[in-house]
Amino acid sequence: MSGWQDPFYSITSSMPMRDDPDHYLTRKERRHEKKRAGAKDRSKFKKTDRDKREKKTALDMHARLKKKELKRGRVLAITPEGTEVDLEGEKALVTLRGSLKKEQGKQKNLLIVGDFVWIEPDYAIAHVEQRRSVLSRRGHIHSHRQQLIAANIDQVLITVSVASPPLKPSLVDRYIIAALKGKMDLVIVVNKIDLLKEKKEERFFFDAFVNLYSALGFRVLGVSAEKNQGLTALKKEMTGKASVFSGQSGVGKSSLINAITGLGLATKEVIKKTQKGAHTTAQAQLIPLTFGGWCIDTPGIRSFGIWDLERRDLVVYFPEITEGAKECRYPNCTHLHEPGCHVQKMVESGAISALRFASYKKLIHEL
Ligand SMILES: Nc1nc2c(ncn2[C@@H]2O[C@H](COP(=O)(O)OP(=O)(O)OP(=O)(O)O)[C@@H](O)[C@H]2O)c(=O)[nH]1
Ligand SMILES: [Mg+2]
Ligand SMILES: [Zn+2]
Repeated sequence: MSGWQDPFYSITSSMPMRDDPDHYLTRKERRHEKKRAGAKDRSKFKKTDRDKREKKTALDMHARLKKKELKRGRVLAITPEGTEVDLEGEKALVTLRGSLKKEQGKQKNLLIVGDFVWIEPDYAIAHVEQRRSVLSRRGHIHSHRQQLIAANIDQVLITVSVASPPLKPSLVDRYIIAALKGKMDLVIVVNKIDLLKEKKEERFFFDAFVNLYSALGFRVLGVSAEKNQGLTALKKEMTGKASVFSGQSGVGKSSLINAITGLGLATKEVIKKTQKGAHTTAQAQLIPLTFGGWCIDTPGIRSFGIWDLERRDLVVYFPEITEGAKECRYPNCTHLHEPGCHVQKMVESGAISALRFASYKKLIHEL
């Protein structure tokens, strides 16, 4: 034997597997990765202890919930006055107390819209249920922080408009990645189709957009909150589910919710000069739907950074690029400048959409 060799190393080095993300690391990077993985393992032990403790409290709480000492509610909004909760169809203002309050000081995202909470008879929150999905983004001011938008959501209604503000596929791609990363389904809702009548160029772009994203396997709905178009289909998608309307300011998220529910949420015209929204909705809020389900209105945000996305994972969210990359000359091709890049050829021939490729490039430069 020629000295000791890490068996895993020899396996991976003799079997080039493109799916193994570590395969293309240098020796030094590999060592670094190992160290990092080790550190992760140790923190896992501590985490197990904590999990055990949390499990016990959860079991105690569960007994109290069963005996109806506690009531189960859902966070509608977080306001300066307190947390608004839906309690068996009634709106209630609840508070945080004791250990949970201390926790909140440390942990900014202890409670978010959509959380399921268990409430004491005196309207204090006793327990926050574990989330089954979260929509989050990278913090705008503190980019190293994860900012949570909503919890326990089934689907993201990625809302855009055909014009004012103009349709931006690269933003749609960001929301798609955020939805998939957060374990949520998604529907792309293109609002303001009533404006297409007078706008030839936008009409052409809208058709191309619908064809492209439908071909990629996404559900795309053209709607108009103003002219009541396509709303039956949208309502059908929303029925019985918890959906969050996400998208730029001014695309008409609140207008769509108003048109569907008959509510009177505040809406405001887009700024003429910039074609941007006026940032009308200030806070996320959960709305119970009379036809079954929930929806969340969110404030439009200026930029949407994706939380915890690594450069080498990006391509996973672009299946057409992953597929094309199989024919690239270099297995670790980034498709930006390498010779013999098959993906670039496919973009040139139109087999991969130039729009999607542009947002891939934009994201890779950001990461
Ligand atoms: N032409 C047209 N205008 C619409 C439509 N839907 C909404 N608008 C207008 O677009 C503007 C912005 O609508 P909002 O509902 O406030 O947009 P929002 O997405 O909630 O914006 P933020 O709360 O700032 O994130 C309003 O002036 C609406 O009247 C539509 O289907 N067609
Ligand atoms: Mg709004
Ligand atoms: Zn390539």
